[in-house]
Amino acid sequence: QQNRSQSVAILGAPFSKGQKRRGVEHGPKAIRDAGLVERLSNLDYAVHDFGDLAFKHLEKDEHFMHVPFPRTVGRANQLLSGAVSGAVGAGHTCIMLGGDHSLAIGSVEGHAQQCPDLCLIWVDAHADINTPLTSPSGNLHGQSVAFLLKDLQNKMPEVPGFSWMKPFLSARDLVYIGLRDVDPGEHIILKTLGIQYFSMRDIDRMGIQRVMEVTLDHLLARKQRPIHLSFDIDAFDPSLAPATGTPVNGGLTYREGIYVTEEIHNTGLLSVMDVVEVNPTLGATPEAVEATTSLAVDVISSALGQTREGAHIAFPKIPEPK
Ligand code: 4U7
Ligand code: MN
Ligand code: MN
Ligand code: MN
Repeated sequence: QQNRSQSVAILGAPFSKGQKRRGVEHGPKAIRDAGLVERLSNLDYAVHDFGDLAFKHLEKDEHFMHVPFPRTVGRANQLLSGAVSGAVGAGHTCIMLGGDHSLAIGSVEGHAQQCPDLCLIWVDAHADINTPLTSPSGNLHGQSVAFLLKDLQNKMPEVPGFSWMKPFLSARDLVYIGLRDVDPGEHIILKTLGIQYFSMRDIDRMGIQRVMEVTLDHLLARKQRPIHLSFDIDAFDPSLAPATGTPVNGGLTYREGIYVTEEIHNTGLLSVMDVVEVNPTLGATPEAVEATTSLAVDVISSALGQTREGAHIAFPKIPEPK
């Protein structure tokens, strides 16, 4: 398969106000320190590291209902949206390093400005589709998808900080993989909108190979279009990705996670990937943190074409002794 683009943009988004635990803002640095740029360069990409966005802390930002930091989160996403739009517009495949998962609002929105026909694959233990009226926690990282969906427009209150955007995504352009902690309000939304999702139970039943076949068929059979992959590291089992804010037992194995990204790479349609919720302050030991960050690097590399069977980029033919 051809790469859609031979240049990769890395965008750091050190932001944590979409939830209440600090530390996830150190995700971008931790993932870079785990060797991301070198790994991507070895895959033969021109890597453009755009550095980290500078998010403003807003002094006056009262709760909206029980939702904390609405304007701060809205503003951060507006800034991120512009950056993602710019990177995609410049022809890069874009890797957005979070930060918490509320950042997907701006990332997908910015991507959609350049690619209005994009589809979204959301790999996560959680559905992140609460509205402020269903959210048990109030946290915006559990509500990102609700801001994106046209189908939920009349169920969403006007949240301060988000007047810069309108929902644009159709429920049929979204597939979830890895769900195992879905709130009651989220479940009724998934069922009512008929959203395609594969819970961990579905993966147990069908196998990851069939899950990816149905996922890609659902999104791409009618037409080929750009893929936005939003990858929450907590989709992986906590034994593999312990350094994250809301771990849930019974997650993806290493091989299942890598298979997902390999299949997405093989479409040749990956356009933007978010890697979020890596919180290097939450590992019990330095080893636990290192496991999580190097897993993040593995999953990004695999989405960009690293294969387990090897590749012969540096060897057009077997070298002979002179
Ligand atoms: B993440 C939760 F209630 N559903 O809304 C919520 F269980 O980006 C968790 O997937 C959300 O890590 C997790 O707060 C958000 C909760
Ligand atoms: Mn999650
Ligand atoms: Mn998430
Ligand atoms: Mn989480």
